[in-house]
Amino acid sequence: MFERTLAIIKPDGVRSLVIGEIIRRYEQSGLIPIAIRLTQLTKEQAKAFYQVHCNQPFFNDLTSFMSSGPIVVLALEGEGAILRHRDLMGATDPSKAAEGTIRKAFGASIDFNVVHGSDAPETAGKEIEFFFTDSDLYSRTE
Ligand code: IDP
Ligand code: MG
Repeated sequence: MFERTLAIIKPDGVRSLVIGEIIRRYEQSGLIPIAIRLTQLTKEQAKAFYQVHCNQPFFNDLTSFMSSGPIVVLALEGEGAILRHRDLMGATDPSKAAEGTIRKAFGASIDFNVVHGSDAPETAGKEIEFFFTDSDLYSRTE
């Protein structure tokens, strides 16, 4: 299925200068960027974005980290984009992520795991809308 997904290069990825390397991996695996922005979330915005995790013990640390510096947000498009992007990212805990994945290559720990990716079509739609309006999205199929 042709899909869209939201990717975020988290503050640790931006700080360690691997934006280009990560976007190269997206492009080489057929996940085509249709919108890109460098931005910084406020703590309130990070809490809204990660609302689903609001009862988790890591919620405060996660939202502080996500608002601690600039991030790069991308909408990616491609065949099976949501799962393919999750495969490319690797497991949430970098120490458990497969060889060759982004989190294995650049993630320091489960708290600092470099990238975010949508996990299902409904969340992908909502997460893309969180950052982009329709006119920001430059689909190749339109
Ligand atoms: P995902 O990013 O692989 O989809 P989620 O379970 O949706 O993982 O969790 C969102 C983010 O919250 C993770 O990327 C990670 O940064 C953080 N997180 C998840 N589980 C833990 C944990 O057990 N301890 C600390 N941080 C966690
Ligand atoms: Mg998730």
